[in-house]
Amino acid sequence: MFARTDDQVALASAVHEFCQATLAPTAREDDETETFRKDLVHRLGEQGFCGIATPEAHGGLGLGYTEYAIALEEIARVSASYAVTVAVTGLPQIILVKFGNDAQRAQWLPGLAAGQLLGAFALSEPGSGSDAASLRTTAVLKGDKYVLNGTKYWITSGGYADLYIVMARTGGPGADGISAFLIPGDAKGLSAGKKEAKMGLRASPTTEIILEDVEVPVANRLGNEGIGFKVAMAALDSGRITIAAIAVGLSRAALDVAAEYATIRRQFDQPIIDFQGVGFLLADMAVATDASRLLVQRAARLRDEGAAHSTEAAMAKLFATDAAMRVTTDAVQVLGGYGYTRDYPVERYMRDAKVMQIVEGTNQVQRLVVARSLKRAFRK
Ligand code: COS
Repeated sequence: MFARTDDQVALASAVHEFCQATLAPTAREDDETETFRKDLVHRLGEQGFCGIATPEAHGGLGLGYTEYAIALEEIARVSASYAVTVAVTGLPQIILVKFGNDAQRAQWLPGLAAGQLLGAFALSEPGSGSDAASLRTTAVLKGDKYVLNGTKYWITSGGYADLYIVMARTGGPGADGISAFLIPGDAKGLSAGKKEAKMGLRASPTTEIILEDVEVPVANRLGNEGIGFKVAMAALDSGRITIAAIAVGLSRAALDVAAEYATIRRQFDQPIIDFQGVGFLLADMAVATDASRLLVQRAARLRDEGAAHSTEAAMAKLFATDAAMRVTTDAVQVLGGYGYTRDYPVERYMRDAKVMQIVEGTNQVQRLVVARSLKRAFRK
């Protein structure tokens, strides 16, 4: 479990080199100007990085979540914005593989896996975040079509996506009344609303998505009516592993910059890493980064083995993202005044890390998932 295979080492270095060449040159500028470059996603896709865990039969690389996590860590070391874009375009793929029928898979998976098409996941709403089962977007069956109305919030790649997986209410209140739909980005009545002005992940657009009498054929429903909440939760079990992997990438990037800086920077006639106050800080950052990666690997491996992994994914997401917030904040501290400027990337890592504690379920929700599993285990 601890040592990477030769293929995994090769994958990590291939992704790293590619991202250094393609994403690194504009990472700082794109953060400052809030620029998203869809062509960069196409280029990541050409390498297979947008469909790492999607079966080869559907156009992906057919590797496991272990490899997917390794790749996302490497992308996030260079640009968390593009790592999140890749992870989110992966969500519809996970859903289609598990819940789609042959026609739905054939229509969407090859393009998504190749990075030619961009996917998005639309669950949250203005009044429905952690309490996802309270969503209010409706899908009403009229003849052989569903008509969708509602507003979705915090949609990564909103306005750019070619496919949105939209959770909407087809039945009564609660989780059982929700169904999942495939909505093409060019569907009449679908529009991107306000683009959020964010603290971090500024090269990844986040918008509201407005659905006004959007009509889709019944064939665009995923599975039966009423399974939408389970579709979303199952996707999030996987998505939380990807967010955790991105957090590991941010921690590692921050640690690398801080450790190098502390080794070169001299004060009082010695490298500042030789002061215990700095050296021990860096040591704790290294431990937190490695512990995060181990939790990610465990969750990914369970998923690859087809075992239950909801709790382990929640643990990995919780620990790795809290760790990334701490590690990136401490990296700014190690660099002192320099760390607070945009001349160094650590302030960007810190801003990017913050949202990892929020997306794909806040870390309070992850604790809820873990606490519920403890309750299940010890219930008499
Ligand atoms: N996989 C499959 N099914 C799941 C599941 C999972 N991981 N988690 C729950 N379910 C099922 C339950 O088994 C239950 O089905 P049954 O009634 O048939 O048993 C149903 O879904 C409802 O589950 P539950 O009662 O646990 O739902 P809650 O309303 O209590 O919500 C939380 C549970 C809080 C965990 C959920 O709403 C959640 O994850 N919220 C955060 C949402 C989120 O991550 N948003 C981010 C969007 S992307 S940025």
